[in-house]
Amino acid sequence: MTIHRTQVAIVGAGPAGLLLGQLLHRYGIDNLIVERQGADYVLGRIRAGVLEQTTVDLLDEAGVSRRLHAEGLVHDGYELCFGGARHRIDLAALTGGKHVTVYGQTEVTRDLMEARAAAGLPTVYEAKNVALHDFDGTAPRITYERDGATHTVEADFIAGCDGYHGASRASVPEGAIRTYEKIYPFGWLGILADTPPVSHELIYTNHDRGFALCSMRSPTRTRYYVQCPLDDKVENWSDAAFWDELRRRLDPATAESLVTGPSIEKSIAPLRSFVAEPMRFGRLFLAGDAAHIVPPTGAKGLNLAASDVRHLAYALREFYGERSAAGIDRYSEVCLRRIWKAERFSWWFTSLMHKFPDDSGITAKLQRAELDYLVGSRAAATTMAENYVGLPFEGAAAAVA
Ligand code: FAS
Ligand code: PHB
Repeated sequence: MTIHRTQVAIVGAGPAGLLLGQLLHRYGIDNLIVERQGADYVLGRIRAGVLEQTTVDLLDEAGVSRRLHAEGLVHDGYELCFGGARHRIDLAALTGGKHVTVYGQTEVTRDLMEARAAAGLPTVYEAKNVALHDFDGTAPRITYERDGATHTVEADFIAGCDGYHGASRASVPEGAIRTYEKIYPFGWLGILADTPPVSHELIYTNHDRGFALCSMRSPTRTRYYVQCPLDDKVENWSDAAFWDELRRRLDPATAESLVTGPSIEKSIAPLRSFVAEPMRFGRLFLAGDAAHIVPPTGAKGLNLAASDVRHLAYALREFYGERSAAGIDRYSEVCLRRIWKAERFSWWFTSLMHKFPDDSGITAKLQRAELDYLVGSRAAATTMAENYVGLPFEGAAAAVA
């Protein structure tokens, strides 16, 4: 049995936990991360690909953005493909010059892991049976098992950054938390391949066979998705079957120019909207997917995790630096206002672009009317663009920044 003592114990070494740990370290606040999986497993998960500017700014502040600026792809727009034609949404023109950066979550995680190792910060990987204790008091603890022994982490605060299936939210007494959830009747089948992108920008497709997305990780590595049934299995999809289905959902010229190749990774992700309220329970703070999930259509998941972390890191810096609890007392309220706006945008974009089952056909007609309106109205396109690039921060975090 070993006992570690730290100021902030972080559960989960995904992007939220690692980014929080890096920011706290830069603020001189001790922290320790406990992660259920091994580092290679965490790096092996292929997930998000688009970073909002506020996320890039935070990675700059964390001192981990050198490779991001060297290898990330700045995108000033994307295209909507429907009715056999592509229509560009000019993000920069519609938002006064804002853009997004395409840089895989895997690379963000790798950059954060390397920075943490270089700083010699403690991360316990392959920690089993992680449990949270006494976070309703002033001496919260985490216990975990490793190497045949039970270990304890004593801290002032616990940050629950352990994702949707983690132990942190599950540790909150049922009566103290309320959850909201919407499960979509389809999933995303994603493929990663070392092929050149079919276009230099992302293409979101609404097609009567279902949604498709043409994304990328670099000029030589692509990420594509097609909507698939909720009960579909990745074993049902050969690479050839995936490429054929993707071609069917693209306009003819784009389908013709698609370069295919063997998959490096292929997986199916379910889509859900989920929010847990509140996000603070005494000395326990939930951040990232531990508190909320968005359907990936709007590319908000990773970016919301970063904005939670920003609020929490600034609040803890204020607590330790100025002995003020103002930031931590407002954490949940400030985060949730931004989270619900991102939930709405992600739900709206998902509802607009996907094929919904059991329908008289009216949904497709309403979707087409909205798409025609979107590409024909600067006001409508502006609304879409300002949500896609990321809404501005509010409150203490913005005031401090
Ligand atoms: P994460 O889930 O990334 O990290 C949580 C960490 O906690 C994991 O390493 C996990 O192993 C660990 N953990 C879990 N339980 C634990 C326990 N009991 N004890 C200790 N550690 C524990 N977002 C996009 O923007 N675009 C996308 O295309 C996209 N695709 C996605 C596909 C999938 C399959 C999933 C699940 C999510 C996807 N997301 C996407 C959202 C994703 O990027 C998340 O928003 C992002 O990973 C959030 O980061 P974290 O909050 O750190 O949670
Ligand atoms: C991705 O590249 O994984 C990606 C990009 C944009 C999205 C969702 C996923 O909206």
